[in-house]
Amino acid sequence: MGDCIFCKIIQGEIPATKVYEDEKVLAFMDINPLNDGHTLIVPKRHAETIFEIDPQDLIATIKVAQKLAIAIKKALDSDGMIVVQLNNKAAGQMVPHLHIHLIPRWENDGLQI
Ligand code: DGP
Repeated sequence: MGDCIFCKIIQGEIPATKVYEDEKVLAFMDINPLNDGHTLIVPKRHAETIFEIDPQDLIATIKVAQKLAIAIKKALDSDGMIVVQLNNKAAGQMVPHLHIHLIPRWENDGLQI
């Protein structure tokens, strides 16, 4: 947890473009966006994966993901939205602090995932 990059963003120790914050949850722009508007939502209390997160923290995080998915889709006029969350290295998780990706999609945007 001491070296967790998302904990450092939550603590304000390293910069991020924050788009939403409340008592339990923070959302910020992905540093390496797959598409315009690529946003990450994280619980403030550290948990690596869905396997150990406190259920209330998970609920708070997914509720924010829904709010932001609606807001981003409207703001960017996207045609759709990928909502994805990876657990453990074997599943492609690079940052071991639970996060939900919101990745807006447009018809024919050419994005290969
Ligand atoms: P995942 O494979 O689901 O663990 O994706 C981690 C995402 O986190 C990846 O899309 C890039 C993003 N990311 C990694 N380091 C930073 C950072 O320091 N700042 C921000 N804003 N995003 C980061």
